[in-house]
Amino acid sequence: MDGKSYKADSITVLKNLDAVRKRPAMYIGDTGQKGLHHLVYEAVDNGIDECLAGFANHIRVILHKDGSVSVEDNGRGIPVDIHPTEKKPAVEVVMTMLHAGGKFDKNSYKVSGGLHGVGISVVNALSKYLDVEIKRDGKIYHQRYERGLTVSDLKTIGNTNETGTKVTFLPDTEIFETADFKFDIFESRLKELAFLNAGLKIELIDERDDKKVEFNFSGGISEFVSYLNKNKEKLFEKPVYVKGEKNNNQVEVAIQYNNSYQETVYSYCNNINTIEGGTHLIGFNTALTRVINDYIKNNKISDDKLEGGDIKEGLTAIISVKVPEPQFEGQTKTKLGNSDVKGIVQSLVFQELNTFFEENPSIARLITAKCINAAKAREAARKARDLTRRKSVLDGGSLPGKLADCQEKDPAKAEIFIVEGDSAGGSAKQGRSREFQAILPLKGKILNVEKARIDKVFKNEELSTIIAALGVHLNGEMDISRLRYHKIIMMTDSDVDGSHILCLGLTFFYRYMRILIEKGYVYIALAPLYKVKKGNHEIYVYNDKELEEFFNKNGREGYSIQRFKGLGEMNPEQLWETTMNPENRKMKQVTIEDAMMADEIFSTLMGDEVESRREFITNYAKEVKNLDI
Ligand code: 0RA
Repeated sequence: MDGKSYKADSITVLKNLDAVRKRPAMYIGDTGQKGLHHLVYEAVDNGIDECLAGFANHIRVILHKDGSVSVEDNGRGIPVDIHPTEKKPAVEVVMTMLHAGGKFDKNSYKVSGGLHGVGISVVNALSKYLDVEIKRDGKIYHQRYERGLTVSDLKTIGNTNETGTKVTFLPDTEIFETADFKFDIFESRLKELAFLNAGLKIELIDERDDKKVEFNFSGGISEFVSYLNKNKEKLFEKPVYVKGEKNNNQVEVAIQYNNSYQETVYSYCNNINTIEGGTHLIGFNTALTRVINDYIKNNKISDDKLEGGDIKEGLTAIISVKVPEPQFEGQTKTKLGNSDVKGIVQSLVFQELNTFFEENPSIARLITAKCINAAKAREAARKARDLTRRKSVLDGGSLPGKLADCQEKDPAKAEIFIVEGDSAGGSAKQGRSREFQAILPLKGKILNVEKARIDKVFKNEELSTIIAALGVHLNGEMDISRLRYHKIIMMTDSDVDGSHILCLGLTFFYRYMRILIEKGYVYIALAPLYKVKKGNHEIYVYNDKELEEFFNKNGREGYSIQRFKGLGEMNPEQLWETTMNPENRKMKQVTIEDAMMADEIFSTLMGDEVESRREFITNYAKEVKNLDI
């Protein structure tokens, strides 16, 4: 090697790594928690590529006590021979030169675009140190780098009859805002990867607190669908699985219906969740709609023509494609753009599903019946919506009779309390400040919107009363310009029943009026649990912790305790003083996370899982009670 070209070489490396270290976000998205975890995914992706090429079936991720992480695979091992033009071991070229990985790449499903696939050299550049250990040709090789620069020659450090690659690196705290790897974040992504790559064994070991999980799903995406449907009542037992390949594009689809009304469809390209969908998803939707419409027509089941929405009720599906040159588009680069993929997915799914329907007529009947039902409900919902709209106040209808409205007409200053039960409703009406506080007592239980379709929502008295009182319309994008109150306060007993009603209410807002939560308009009233009294001195206590603290401070001597079992046990003045008066009250503003949690009770824990639902609600009630606001 002549001196000149060697020098030029080093300068390129420095320039490259400098670019990565100067603008890390350009390569890994950000330098926060997400970017930090992305480093590991980048290394894992390399191992997965080796698996997809058929040379590895095992990946191990180890989180070490010192903050470093190892990613290990049992593939062929990164080549170590001297690179013909760079005159360095191939592994050193891969590790120190941007985008050098592709040159060696024999496997065609590399991920490009998006955030993945930037290459292991980026991980190296952003690590305080990186050790690579390669088992290959009977030997164990090792090389070390610091902040991307080579600090030791590639050396043989032992013999072995195994093959594989192990990289161990410590993310550079000069670059990253956080260095704390989260086990849970890795767990869910690695589990997803194991589902998406049938037969691949992935281990996650956390040496920091002796945790270990292992994923290996021989059933691949079929098992993924079964997992998503595990707490649901299935229309048929085994997911339908379709697999095919055309022009080097691999397609896999797994489908199962459950008896809910929700759609759970995830699409992937090259193991990346295409959140914004794309051509593979369009191909799938078109094929499924066509198969079902054809079946209905050919078997004279109905004259209805079903739409996309009708065939998706209760559908759980995974669509996974592996594409040689993926084009990722959209705002977050998670929309697949390759136009040929649409036709490939569509014709494969159409063909295979048609065959499945012909060979399994009883299942085909169940699916089509459910879809026809959905279409009828869609029509009923349209009619019910029109009716609610006509009844609603701004279209000349009247406010619900049960509503005790306030005088204030400016929504920004007006509040509505949605109160459980007539007796508490009565106290609230007497105790309120009628100037700006409206009361809407609910008699019955709120409908569980998970178990009901939108037409039932409009027919449900409690829910349609809420909709009418708020003055909003429920169709598609909600128009909140006519919303009558900017504080919507749920006031329920803090027992299991009350929490149940609260959860149902939040679920309803989350599903149908999410914007109200996003705007911060929804609140939970917190009523006191105890009144503690000594002579003329009395105070209200909102939770057990507070009570404990009070007694620790003041002693118990001479105090009497009254426990409020429900809102109804308080007289109007007490209710005003403790729970409604803006000066003293404690309210919890509902966040999207709260609502999601409530929603989850009724989606994932629905139906048969009564026990876990009960447990969740009791815990939730506890949590709300213990909030220190
Ligand atoms: C290119 C060629 C060969 C292996 C690899 C890349 C490889 C890269 C990584 C990164 C992490 N684990 C890996 N395992 C393998 C093999 C060339 C040959 O053996 O002929």
